[in-house]
Amino acid sequence: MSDISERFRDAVGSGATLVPAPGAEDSVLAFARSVAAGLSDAPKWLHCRFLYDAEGSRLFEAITEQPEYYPTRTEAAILARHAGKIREVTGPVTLVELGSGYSVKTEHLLNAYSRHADTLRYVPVDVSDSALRAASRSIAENFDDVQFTGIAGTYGSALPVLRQLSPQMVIFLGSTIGNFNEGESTAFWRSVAGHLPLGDFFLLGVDLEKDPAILEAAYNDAAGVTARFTRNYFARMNRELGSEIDLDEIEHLAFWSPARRRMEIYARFRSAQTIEIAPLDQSFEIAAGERILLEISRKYRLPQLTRELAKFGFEVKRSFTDEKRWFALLLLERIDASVIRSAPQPPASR
Ligand code: AVJ
Repeated sequence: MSDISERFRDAVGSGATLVPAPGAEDSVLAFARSVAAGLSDAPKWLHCRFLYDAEGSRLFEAITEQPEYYPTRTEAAILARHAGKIREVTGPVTLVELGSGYSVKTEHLLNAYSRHADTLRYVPVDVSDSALRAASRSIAENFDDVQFTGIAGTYGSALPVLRQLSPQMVIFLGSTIGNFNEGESTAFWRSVAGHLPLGDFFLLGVDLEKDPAILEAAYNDAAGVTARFTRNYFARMNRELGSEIDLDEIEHLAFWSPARRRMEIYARFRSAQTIEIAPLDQSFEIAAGERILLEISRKYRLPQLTRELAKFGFEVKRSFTDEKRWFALLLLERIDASVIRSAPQPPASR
């Protein structure tokens, strides 16, 4: 089997718009194994990547339109305001986006970057190929000079392609980095640093610490869309794994953990249930009142984050935030870690 780098080269050569990453992690079997691993653990958890099937990606898009969910519109406003400056710092580069979804916010960047170039290459990476296909249609409608080559797969499966895309800016928006716990975060930065050539850029969107009431409202929208997003995980298990979970018995629970400085999102079962995983011929018992961790969303402080990134060879070139300082966009450059200066960071510009 050819590896992702070869597949990608072939796809670009043939003008294809979508490349499946090999070992497609999101096969039913991969889902079944991941669920079994999480439900065998104590306390139980489920991997958040599987929240984003076609229905989950659609529901997440609906979350971003809820009045309480401020991150998306705050980040979009920062992007709209500063895309030109970002382009000035990086010059003409290929744009690679991790977890691109429907690529809505990215259009601000595509605007700024395509204004200066005859053709702009855009390489979005997402586990949902339905979202990638929708993004490809909408970008084809709005831009005639964007060369779109999507990678359907996990971030990890796509990173080996970066070496052939330099000079580039990798884009990771929406504070999706906040889904990673400390260990996953370290592994992620190590891996990106290992694959991203020196001098290339990384644009990172992060949600900042704020009043917990604002955070908790954002993950408990009044219209109940986030609760439906949580339930969809189990609906997906019913659809793909042959489970027969009673979705009406699942409560959505989201709260701020002051100790771990993160939002924690759980499903809580009102009554005891048995979860069958047909492909593995396994079943798991959930007790009444038991909760299962589906997602974490860490929130950040810029000085700590800047220090953390420096350890992996990323220097903050510019940082942008909104009036309320709720969200930040960091433009990082991959530099030789041995030359990291210990100069204090300039304050974020608004
Ligand atoms: C897409 C991971 C950034 O953590 O805010 C939103 C996901 N989950 N509401 C976030 C999410 C519930 C979102 N990320």
